Amino acid sequence: MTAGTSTTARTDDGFVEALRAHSRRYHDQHPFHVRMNAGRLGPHQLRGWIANRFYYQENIPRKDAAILSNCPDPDVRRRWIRRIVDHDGQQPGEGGIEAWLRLAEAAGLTREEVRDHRHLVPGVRFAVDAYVTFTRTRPWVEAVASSLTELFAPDLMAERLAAFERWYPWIDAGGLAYFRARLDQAPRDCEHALEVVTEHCLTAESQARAIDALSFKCDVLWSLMDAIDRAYPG
Ligand code: AHQ
Repeated sequence: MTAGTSTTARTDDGFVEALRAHSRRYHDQHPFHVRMNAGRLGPHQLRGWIANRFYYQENIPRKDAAILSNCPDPDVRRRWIRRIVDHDGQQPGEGGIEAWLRLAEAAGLTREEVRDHRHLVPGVRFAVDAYVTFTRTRPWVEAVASSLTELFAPDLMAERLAAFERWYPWIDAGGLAYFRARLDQAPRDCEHALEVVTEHCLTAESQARAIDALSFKCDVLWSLMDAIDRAYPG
């Protein structure tokens, strides 16, 4: 139970407000991302972030497939499956994972050195694996709730795009396609995840567990950034 929760369910607005309150712990405020958006990262640090974040990106479809496998509702599955196609594409050479590899190439990394995880630091691996395990083992609505960090992401993507264009012109603009795609995909995904969570979390207990799931995910993203920050110090 989240400390201090009442024994009666919140109204929808109160519940969503409690979810949104976690934006204070969202990784857009992590010092590494703050330095990134201020143009204070060098090529080595940016490449380290890109190579390590690839492990997060390539695991997103696997965590979404875990949610699909635990979800009994075909209406939810029909919409949730779009996330997998967004990342895997409909055929080789398409999708978000491919776009991230193009970001890597634009930053001077090879596809091979990103895909073989030679730059992957332990803390990133453990944070991502904890997220995938969470979505495989927790009730599917809690796993859906953990994706709601993207409630806070639209501004993050727009800010990041502007920062890369302004401060890192040595990264070809074509490499930023992934971030552009998220500008539309993230709000669409969030809207659906919020619908699912508000429709299913009708008791104080289920709402507290959804809020805890979002809190856990904030910790996943924050500790992932701590590991990158430590491996690629300013
Ligand atoms: O590129 C990101 C993405 O596809 C997703 C899916 C979603 C989820 O289901 O957990 N979260 C997420 C995120 C992506 N990018 C992160 C970033 O900072 O680039 C933000 C991250 C998130 O907010 O969880």
